[in-house]
Amino acid sequence: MAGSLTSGSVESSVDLSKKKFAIVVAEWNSEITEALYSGAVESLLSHGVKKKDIIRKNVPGTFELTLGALWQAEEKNIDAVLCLGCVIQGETPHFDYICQAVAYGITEVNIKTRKPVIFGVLTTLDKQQAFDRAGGKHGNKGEEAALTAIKMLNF
Ligand code: DLZ
Repeated sequence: MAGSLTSGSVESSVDLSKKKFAIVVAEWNSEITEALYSGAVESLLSHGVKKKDIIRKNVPGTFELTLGALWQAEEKNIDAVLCLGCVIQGETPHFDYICQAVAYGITEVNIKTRKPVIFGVLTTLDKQQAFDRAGGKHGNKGEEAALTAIKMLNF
């Protein structure tokens, strides 16, 4: 069952108007990842983050999120990084390799940079499942990523 972080707003004792976020967006399945991006930005803005403090970077596919996230997290003025991607299962094992690599990669970036680097990656069996989680009946994983980052900044 979904937890309390999936939508809405969270309390922040940290002044979010002073925090800077990078959002790294995979271009594969862009109709999905753009919806994730919109959800993330709307959520950050509604929590008091300034528009100028949301930096967007694109990468070709979900596999490249790891390096994109590392480059952003290494920037001194970035407080948290959101990684947004969508991997849809195909007929080859590609899906498993990409999902495993990015999950491991993003974990490594968290540990290496000691900053919140959020896994906002949809891993679905088909496109409908992805749409359902990108502003559809199961919410928006981009918004969830934003809320997760805010929670971590309040750790
Ligand atoms: C190659 C590939 C495939 C088959 N599927 C997806 C996908 O569903 N979602 C996604 O974000 N990227 C996919 N890619 C591209 C890889 O992430 C990566 O960009 C390439 O393998 C080049 O490193």
